[in-house]
Amino acid sequence: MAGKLDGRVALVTGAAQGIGKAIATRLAADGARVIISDINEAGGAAAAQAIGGTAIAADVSDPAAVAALFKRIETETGGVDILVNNASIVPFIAWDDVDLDHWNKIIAVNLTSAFLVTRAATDQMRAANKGGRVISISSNTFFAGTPNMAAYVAAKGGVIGLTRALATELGTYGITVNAVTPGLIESDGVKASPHNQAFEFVEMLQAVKGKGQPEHVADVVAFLASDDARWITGQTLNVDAGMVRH
Ligand code: NAD
Ligand code: 4PL
Repeated sequence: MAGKLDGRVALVTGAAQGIGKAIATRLAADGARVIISDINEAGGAAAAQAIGGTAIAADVSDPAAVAALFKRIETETGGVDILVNNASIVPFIAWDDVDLDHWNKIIAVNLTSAFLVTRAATDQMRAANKGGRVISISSNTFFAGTPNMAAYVAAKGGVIGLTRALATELGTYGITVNAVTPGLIESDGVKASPHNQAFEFVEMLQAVKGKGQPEHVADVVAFLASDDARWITGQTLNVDAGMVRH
C-alpha cells in the first residue's frame, strides 16, 4: 500500500524509547526509511529492528558524533528528508539544586543538540535540493512554567526560538521548520521519574481527559512530516489535550 512518506529518509533522535520510538514507529508505518539515533546503543538497535529501520548510535550533544552520524547517513541513504529533534534529558530538579553543571548539561542535550543536528541535516537537505522537514519536540512546560525543570523549560523555549528563525531562512529551499509542544506524556522516561506522580494534577487541567501517550505526539509529527502540512512553517503545535492555550 502506498504510504504518505514513501521514499523519504527520516532521522529521529533519541528514539530508543518513549515518544521518539513512537514517532519512529509511526513514520515507518507511513513508508519512511527510518534512522534511529540514540546515545543508548542497544536500545536504539532494538527499536530499529522492531520497525525495520536502521540504528546509528550517537550522543547528539557531541559535535564529532553528529558529524560522524551524518557522514553515515549520507553514504547509506543519500541524505535525510525528515529530521525529528526528539533526544532529551527530562529532569526533575528543584531550583535550589540547579547549578551550572546541571544547566550546561540540560542546555547541551536539549538545545545545542537541536542546533548541531539541524545544522548538519539542513546542509544535507539543501545539497540534495529536494526540500525537507524539520520537526523539533519542545514542551508545553514553556507555556505553563512547570516547576522543577527550570533549565529544561529554558531550553525548550530556545527550541521554539530556533524554529521560528530557521523557518524564515530555510523556507526558500522548500524546507519547513516546526515544533510540537506535548503535555505530560506517559513515556518510558516519565514512568521512571517523579513526573509520573503528576498525571492526576495535569488531567485536571486538560480539556480532554486521559493520560497522554507517545502515540498522541507521534500522530501529529507524522502529519507535520507529510505533504499535507506543506503550508505550515515556523509554527508550534501544542499537543496536550487542551491543558494550556497559547
Ligand atoms: P525518554 O527519557 O523516555 O527518552 C529520551 C531518549 O533520548 C532516550 O532514549 C535517551 O537515551 C535519549 N537521549 C538522551 N540523551 C541523549 C543524547 N545526548 N544523545 C542521543 N540520545 C539521547 O523521554 P520522552 O519522555 O520520550 O521525551 C521525548 C521528547 O519529548 C523529549 O524532547 C522531551 O523533552 C519531550 N517531551 C516529553 C514530555 C513527557 O511528558 N514525556 C512532555 C513534553 C515534551
Ligand atoms: C506538563 O515536558 O509537559 C511534566 C515532564 N509535565 O516533561 C515535560 C508536563 C513534564 C510536561 C512535562
